[in-house]
Parts: sequence; structure tokens; C-alpha cells
Amino acid sequence: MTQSVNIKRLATSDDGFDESLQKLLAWETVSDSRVEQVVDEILSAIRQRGDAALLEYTNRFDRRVATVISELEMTQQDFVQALDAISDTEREALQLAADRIRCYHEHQRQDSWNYREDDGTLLGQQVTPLDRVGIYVPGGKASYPSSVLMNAMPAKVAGVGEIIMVVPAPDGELNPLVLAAAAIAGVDRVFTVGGAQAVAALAYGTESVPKVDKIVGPGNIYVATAKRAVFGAVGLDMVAGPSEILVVCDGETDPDWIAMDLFSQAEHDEDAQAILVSPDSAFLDRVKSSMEQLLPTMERAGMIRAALENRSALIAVRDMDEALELINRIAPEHLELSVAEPEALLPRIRHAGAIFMGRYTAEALGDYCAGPNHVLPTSMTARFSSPLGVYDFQKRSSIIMCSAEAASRLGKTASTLARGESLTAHARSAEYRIQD
Ligand code: HSO
Ligand code: ZN
Repeated sequence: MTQSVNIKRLATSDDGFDESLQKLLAWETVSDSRVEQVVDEILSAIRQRGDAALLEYTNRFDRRVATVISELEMTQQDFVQALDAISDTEREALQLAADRIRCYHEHQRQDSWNYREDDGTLLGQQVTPLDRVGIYVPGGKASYPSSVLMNAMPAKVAGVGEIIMVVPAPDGELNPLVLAAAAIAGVDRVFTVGGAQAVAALAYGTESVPKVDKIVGPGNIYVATAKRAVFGAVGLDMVAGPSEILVVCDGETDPDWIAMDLFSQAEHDEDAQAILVSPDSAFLDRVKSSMEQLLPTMERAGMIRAALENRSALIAVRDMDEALELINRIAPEHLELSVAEPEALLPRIRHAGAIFMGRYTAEALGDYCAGPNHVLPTSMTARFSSPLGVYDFQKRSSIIMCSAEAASRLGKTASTLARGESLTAHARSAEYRIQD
């Protein structure tokens, strides 16, 4: 049985290719004023009434029957039970993934540094972890244990003092793998609350939920809107758009492998984007027929088909130079270089969230256990941003220590500049320390 797939077929040699590409890449996050209004109400209720409001919303939206927030907090015993509830194979896989993610992220840790000038002045930068962070984990189908690891491990490696996780448990149901991943990652506290009310609780603090310094993790439109609204009171991670994959193939990889790699992103979301670029246009046909054969075997066939027909494409290029140009224009979240010598292309790639090199490196390996983070810049933001990392949970303070001699010398410069700005107190403060 095969199922035809209506994926766009483009070629860089087409008239109007640029326009077609632009249409494909266009993605706007719609801000919905009705959602904003609902979220505003929730935010101010939590701010004013704390736990009481958090309980009301959680009982209403998640059909819970809690009378105090402590009933919604997971205990040490819940952690242990979750670890027991999953299979040995699952526990070992989570543990192995966590170990590899930790090891990779340890390389990202930034250290403090300083240097001394001839007159004894010391200048430097002191790096400190954030005190407390909140991790939002969506409920339901998009509740990914792998994302718990990817958000919590870099915070842990950074040395964050306390990691608070929130995850909705509609009808009291929670995937034990999510809780097990939290236990393995070393999350300190887990509250089964979600939505805008959970974001508000983390941002403002309630009697029971401690206020955090930064909130990370994906969520639905209510969560995203709430995050945007509390920005400033707390730090935030990037706003994630739908998943994207760009595969560049020389035509020599098994077309089934490529079809499945494209499916692996398409199955996330109907707005996900899967693009295949090749100089071999007969290969594009082969991948298309692989897709048509494989699609009926997929559990999420409906989602995959929607994503493939919506914002995805098979693109023929004249040569690898053109492929490289396209990569940098598309700035994909995930880039697979399914070619014989990916190292030769690497120095020419400037914009991509994560680069998967060679025919064997399926993107799925990076999603779970290769080691690098799977929280990556989407929607062309790889032009200016980077994967979630340890550096997102560290901050820097500047250090200045002047010797008497330096204070005297720099004082003259500071005084001149201060007087130029008519800031007399600045000038005199510097001048006091000038010794002649
Ligand atoms: N590919 C997703 C992450 C993920 N995949 C989680 C499977 N589980 C991020 O783009
Ligand atoms: Zn994925």
C-alpha cells in the first residue's frame, strides 16, 4: 500500500524560486488578543492571591481536587515510585542519555578570568550560576522526558542552586518517564501545575511556589503569552517555533533513511518544516516514493502528511555551492549533511542550530542521547542565537580593582569625560583620588 504525498517540488533554476522559498520560510507567531486577556487575568490573580488562585485554576483546568498546593507537589516517594514504574531498559536509557548530556555540557562551562596591568590594577569577570530556575514541561502528548533532561542538565552543570519544575497533570495523570527524568537530572522540586498560572507562580512566587530568576521550556500559546508578559520580572529562554529539519544529500544515501529523517521532524507538529536539498533530482523522486511507501506505516501519519504538505519541500540545486547558499539563507534548526565528506562543507556553514554530519548521524540521535542540547533556535533565529546551554544559566559580573597609582592616572581621564557630560559629582569623585 502506498499513499501519495503532496510535497512541494522546487528547483533553484525555476523562475520565481526566491519567492517560493520566501513563502515557505514565512512564519509568524500570531498574538491573539483574546488569549492575552485571559492570560492577563490569570497573571494578576496569581500575583494577588498566590496559592489560592493557583489552586482554583489548577482544579478547574486540570480537573484536580486539591485543597492545598502541597498536594500538588511531588514528594521524594513519588520520585522513587516513578523510577520503579518504568522498565530497566527505559531507566538505563534515561541514565545513559543524562550522562552523555552532562558530559557534553561540562565542556560549555565558562570560568571566571582576570588579568593584572603593570600598575597593579586587576580587571576580570566573575561567573556565577543563577540562584533558582523554573522549567516548564508541557502536559499531554508533547510531554517529553528528553526535554526534561535537555532543560535541566545544563542548569545543573552550571551549578544553579535550585531547579523547580512545573508540569500539568490533567486528571492527576503524569507520565512516569517525565518524573523519572526529573529525578535523574537532579530537579529539586516538581509541582503538577501548568498553563499561564504555573508561569505566573514561578515568576512572582506564591506562598508555596518559590519565585525563580529564569523560566525555560516550551509550552502552548497560553504559556508562551504568559512568558512574554512576565519577561523583565524573570529571565526567559528563546521563544521556540515549530521544529525544522533541512537535509542536504548528495544522492548516495538510502532514500528510506532520508524519508524517515524528514518524517522525524514532521511528526512533531503540523507546522513543522522538513526540507530536502539535493543536486540529484532523480534522488528527490526516489525519496518521494520512499515517503509514499513509508507513510502508511507511521503512527502519526496524519500529522506527518500535514507537515509535509504545509511548509515542506524537495529542492533541486545545481551544485553543492548552491546548497550551501540555501543552508545559510534558511538558517535551519537542524541541518543534516548526508554526504560523503561533510567536513569539507562545515567551514562554509554559518547559520544552523545543530549540524548532523554524515549519513549515519540521524537527527533523532541528537534529540535524545548524542549529548548536545535539543533546545535549538528555530524560525531563522540561528542567525543570531545558539542552542540552550550552560551559558544560559550562568551570568557574569565585571571586576575592577584599581591600585592607588591607577586611580590617579585613570582619575584624570574619568574627570575629563565626566566634566564633558556635566556630571560634577562623577568628576570630583574621580579627582579625590588623583595624587600629584
Ligand atoms: N526535535 C525536537 C526535540 C524532541 N524530539 C523531543 C523528540 N523529543 C526539538 O526540535
Ligand atoms: Zn524531535
